Amino acid sequence: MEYSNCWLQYHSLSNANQREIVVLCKEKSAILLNAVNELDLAFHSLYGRKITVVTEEDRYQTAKTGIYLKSDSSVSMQDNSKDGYTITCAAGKCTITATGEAGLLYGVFALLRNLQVQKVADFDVWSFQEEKTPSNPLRMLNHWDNMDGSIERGYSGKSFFFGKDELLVNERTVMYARLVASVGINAVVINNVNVKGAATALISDRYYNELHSMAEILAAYGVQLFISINFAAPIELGGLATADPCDSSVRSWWKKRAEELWSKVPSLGGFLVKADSEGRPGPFTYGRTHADGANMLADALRPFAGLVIWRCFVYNCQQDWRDTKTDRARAGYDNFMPLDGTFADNVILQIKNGPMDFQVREPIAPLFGGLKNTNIILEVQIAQEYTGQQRHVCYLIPWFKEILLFHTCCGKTNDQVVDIVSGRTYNNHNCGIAAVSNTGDDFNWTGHDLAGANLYGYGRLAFDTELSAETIATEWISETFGTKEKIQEHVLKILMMSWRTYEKYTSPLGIGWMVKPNGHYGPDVDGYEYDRWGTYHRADHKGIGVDRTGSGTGYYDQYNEPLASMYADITSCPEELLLFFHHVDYDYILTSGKTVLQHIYDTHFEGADEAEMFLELWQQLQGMMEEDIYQRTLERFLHQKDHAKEWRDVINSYFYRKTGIIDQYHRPLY
Ligand code: GCW
Repeated sequence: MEYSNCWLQYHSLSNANQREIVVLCKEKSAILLNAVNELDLAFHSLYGRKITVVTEEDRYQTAKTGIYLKSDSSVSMQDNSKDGYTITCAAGKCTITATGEAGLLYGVFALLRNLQVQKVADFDVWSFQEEKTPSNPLRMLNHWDNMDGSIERGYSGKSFFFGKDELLVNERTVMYARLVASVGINAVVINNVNVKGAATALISDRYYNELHSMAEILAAYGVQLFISINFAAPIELGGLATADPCDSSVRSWWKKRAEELWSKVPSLGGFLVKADSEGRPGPFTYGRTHADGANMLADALRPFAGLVIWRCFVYNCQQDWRDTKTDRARAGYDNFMPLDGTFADNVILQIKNGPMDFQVREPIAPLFGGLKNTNIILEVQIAQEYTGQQRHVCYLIPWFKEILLFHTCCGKTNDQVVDIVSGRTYNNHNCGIAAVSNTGDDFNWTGHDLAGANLYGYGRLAFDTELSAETIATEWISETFGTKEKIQEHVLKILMMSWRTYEKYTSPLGIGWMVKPNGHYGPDVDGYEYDRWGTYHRADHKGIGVDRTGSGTGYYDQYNEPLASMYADITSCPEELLLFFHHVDYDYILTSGKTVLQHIYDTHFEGADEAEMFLELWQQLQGMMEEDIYQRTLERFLHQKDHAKEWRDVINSYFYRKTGIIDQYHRPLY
C-alpha cells in the first residue's frame, strides 16, 4: 500500500461477538453503496464482524443486530439539512436517518467515529443518540496542485491529482474521497488558483473524460468538484483578442465553454478565481471592476447552478518599502467594500481570515462584518506555509476557533464570523469555509503525521463549528493511534500547545513576516523589510511595529465600532496584536510588567524550550505505535527542536544588536 488510511484505520476494539450485522438499505445509489462499504470495512476491522446487506424490512426486523440506513425526505430541517442526520442506537439496533444520501453517509461516519471515541467493545448493547446538521453549507478544500505534479506551498510530496499534465484518477482518489467525506467536506478545488499552462486547458475537451471520472468518484462520496480558472482563458485558450468581461465575444465564449463543460461533467460545482492578484490576469486590465468579472462568469454558470468563487486576495505587490502610507492590510477592504451588493447571487467572495496572508496571528479581515449584501466564504490555510510547513507541529484548530468566534460588531445579533459564513447573519446559503489543503502523495498524506490533525480537524470544524479544538484532537488521536492512554495524553498536550509555541519562537505580538523570502521557511528578520511585497515590521534601534492608527495607515478604521477605537487605542488594543497596529518603543511596558523587548526575549526562549519538550514527550511513546510512524515523526521533532533554537537565536540576536539592551536573565544572545 502506498498510502496510509490516516484516521480511517479502524483499530480493533474487540472480537468477542461474531454475530452478523444486518444492514437495511433500500436504495442502491453510488453514495449509499459507499456508505455500506464503509460499514463493511469498519465492522470487520473494529470487531471482526460481517455485515449482510438487505433491502426488505422483515429481514432487518427479525435480525438481532442491525443498522438501518433510512432516507426520510419528510424530515424538514433548515437549509443545510440535506447533509444532516440522526442516529439512534439501542439494544443492537441502530437507525441512521437523513433526508439526503450524503447525510446518510455522514451518519455512517459519525457512527463509526463514536464507536471508536467511546471505545465501544460490544456494539449490541450500546445506546447512543446524535443529531447533527452541518454548520456550513460549503465545506471546501482548495488544493494548490499544478498539472506538472508540483504543489504550490505543498510540503507533503507531489500531487496525487496531477502529473505530467494529466489527471491521475486511481485508488488514491477513492481513498482521498473517503478521507474528506468522513469529516464532512463537500467540495474540492483540485488545481492551483495560479492557473497557467496546461491548467488553463482543464476546461477544454483535452480533459473532459478524466475530469468526468474524477468528478464521479468524488460525487459518490458527496463531494463536488470545482476548478480554478484562468481569467485570460478566452485569449489563451479561445484565441480571442481580449478577456474583457464586458465584451460580447468574451461573454459568449464563457457561455459556450460552460455549456460544453457541464454537458460532459454535469456534477461540476463551479469555478474558483484568483484575478488581478500577484501577476494573474483580471478585469482591472480592461478598466472593469471585480463585480464585472465575477458576474460575467456567474451568468455563464447560472444555467447549471454553478458557483463562482472569487478571491479577495487582491493587493499591490509592487509597493515601495519607503512608502509608509500604502498598507497591504487595507487592500482587500478598499478593493471590495465599494462593490458590496453588486455581485450576482451565484457569486461568493472568498476572504482570507486575516488582511495579510496566513501569518501565525493576524487580526480578522475587516471584510467580515463589512460586507452586508454579498455572499462570502472564509479562507483559512492548513498547508502551514507560515506556520512550520509540516516540519514543525502546529495544530491550527485553536486558531480557527478564535477566528470563527470573533465578533465583527456588524450590528446584527449574530455577528460572529461563524454566523456570517454559516449564513445565519444574513440568511443566505451560498457561503461556508474553505481551507488551502495540506495534502500530497507522501505515504502519510501530510508530511508530518501530526499534521493529519489539521486536515481532519478542519473538516470536522467546518461541519460542526460548535466542537472544541480539544474534542476534535481527541477524536483524531483515538481514530489514528487507537486508544492507548499515554499516546492520548502526550499527543493531545503537544497538539494543544503547538500553535502558541510556534507563535512564541517566531512572531512576537502580531508582527509576522520575519521569514526567509520566497520559501517562507526559517527566520530572516529583514527578509521582507526592504522588498516590494508590503510586509514590513519597521524595526529600528528605538522601536518596532506598524502604525495602523490614524497617525499611520488608517487601517484600523475599516473595522466597525467599537472595534476601530479598541485597536486604535494602544491601551485597549489586544496585546497579541500590539505590533500589528502600533509602532512602540522597545521599553514600552506590557500588562505583564515586561518591556516589549524583554517579552520578545522571554517568549523566544520559552518557545524553543517547549519545542524541546515536544520531542521528549514524543520519545516517551516509543514502542507504543507502529515504529515507522514513530520514527518519521521523531525526525520532525528533532528538526523542530533545532530549528526553534535557530529562530530564537536569530530573532533575539537581531534585537539585541539593534538595541544593545541585554536580557534581564543573562541568557546567551549573540
Ligand atoms: O501567500 C501567498 C502564497 C502564494 C499563493 C498566494 C495566494 C497561490 O505565498 O503561493 O498563491 O498566497 O493565496 O494566492
